[in-house]
Amino acid sequence: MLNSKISELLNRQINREFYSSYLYLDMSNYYYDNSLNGFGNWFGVQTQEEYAHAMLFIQYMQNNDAKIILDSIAKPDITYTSFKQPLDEAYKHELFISQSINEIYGVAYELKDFKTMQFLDWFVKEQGEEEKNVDDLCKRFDLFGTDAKGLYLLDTELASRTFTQPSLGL
Ligand code: OFO
Repeated sequence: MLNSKISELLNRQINREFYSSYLYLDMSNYYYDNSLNGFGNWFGVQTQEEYAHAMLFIQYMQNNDAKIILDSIAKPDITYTSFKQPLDEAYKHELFISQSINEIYGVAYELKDFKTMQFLDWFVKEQGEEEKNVDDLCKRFDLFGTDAKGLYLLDTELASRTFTQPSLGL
């Protein structure tokens, strides 16, 4: 059984992970629409990862007999005006999600809910990696993506990214 405040925050996080998946799907579609299929693929993998994260939160709640409440998922509502913009928005979004995970961690810490802290450890690490990945991509876009040949090569590289199902041994 989980503390009700923790349950509430975990439910909120489920919604945020599904929204992340939806947001990145919108970004993926934007790139496919513009024939940047490598960027489309990169965000497509991101979409799958976020969906998997939501399912991990669901599994943790199921394992701890907590009530799962699925809320509506907001519509991604950004109109992109440059190829760089989704990358900047993705970076901002990852910072927001890191803060969201840290908030749950902070409450779990106050409540001495060591089990939830241990579960969240993986996400804290994952967020660090995701922030760095998107930040690197932003920087590499600034270096190479503003010239047609560089953009083509970057797009070709991003086409090789594949999805790996995360396993936390829950
Ligand atoms: Fe769910 O991993 Fe970042 O946002």
